[in-house]
Amino acid sequence: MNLPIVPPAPSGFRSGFATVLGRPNVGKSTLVNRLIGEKVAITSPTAQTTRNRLRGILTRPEAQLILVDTPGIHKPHHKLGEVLVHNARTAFSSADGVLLIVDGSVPAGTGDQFIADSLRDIQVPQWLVLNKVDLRPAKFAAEIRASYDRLLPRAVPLEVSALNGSGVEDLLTSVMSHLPEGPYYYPPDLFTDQPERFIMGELIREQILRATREEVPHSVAVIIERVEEGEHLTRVLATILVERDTQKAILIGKQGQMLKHIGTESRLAMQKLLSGKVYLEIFIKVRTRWRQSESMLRELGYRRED
Ligand SMILES: Nc1nc2c(ncn2[C@@H]2O[C@H](COP(=O)(O)OP(=O)(O)OP(=O)(O)O)[C@@H](O)[C@H]2O)c(=O)[nH]1
Ligand SMILES: [Mg+2]
Repeated sequence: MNLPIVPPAPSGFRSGFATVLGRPNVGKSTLVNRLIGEKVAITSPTAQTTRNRLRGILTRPEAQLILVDTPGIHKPHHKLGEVLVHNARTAFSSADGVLLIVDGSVPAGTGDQFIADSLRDIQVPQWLVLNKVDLRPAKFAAEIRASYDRLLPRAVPLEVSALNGSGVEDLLTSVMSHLPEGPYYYPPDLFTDQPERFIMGELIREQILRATREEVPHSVAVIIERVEEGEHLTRVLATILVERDTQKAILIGKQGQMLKHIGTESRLAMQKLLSGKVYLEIFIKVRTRWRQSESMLRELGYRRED
């Protein structure tokens, strides 16, 4: 007999989807990881780290919350950016709640206002999350807080630090208590909907984002070409795409040092993911202007979603 993967929900069980929105780099993915308690999304100091809608799933005895992390909303400069922003801006249409994340260490900006305006007419519960308050100078706290006062009038305002965890449990309790009654959408032990292959590619991209500067992080895509699972070892073959020869040279580094570093760190992260040994081989290819090519974007999984 096959046991059901998704158990029937007990009476009074709450469940639903909450979309996490905001400008690039405000800490959306760090917050999602903190709320879920697992690494759902890669994070980095470079803006536009997240390129896909990613679901993080948290199941407690009384509720199941699915947080939808999204790419940061910005003024796009190429087709990739257009797809990312489209996918973020349409991610809340069927959500049960919306969390607008802002950088609470600095006053509100026009980018925050632009996103808030698009949320004004939606009817689901909203939270205005002032993140990074650990970085906020105490003497400007009142002034910074006041700058967000009128941003999203119907939202519950909360202050958190996704980095050190302060305020995060209060936010979670508040969001969970607003969920409607509903079923388990996912098995209770699952924390993400992403396939392992996708996560492997993201782990490599994360190391590139952390090790490189300026245009390199934005010009990179990672393809996992092959995964061969052996008894004692998983072999992974990956390709890194860049747009220019100069970027390829940076990624290889002096005497291959950069590629070696990226390879080692990515392999260690993959071993943690798979709880086993990994042999990782990485190639770098130049594909001029891939971020402007509809067909390349589709191939890489950066498609418009509704
Ligand atoms: N000091 C501090 N840093 C934070 C906090 N939350 C996130 N960060 C840092 O801010 C940077 C951006 O974090 P991400 O979580 O990648 O930001 P994001 O909003 O998901 O960015 P995109 O995916 O590019 O839109 C990283 O360097 C994080 O470590 C916080 O509460 N305090
Ligand atoms: Mg992110």
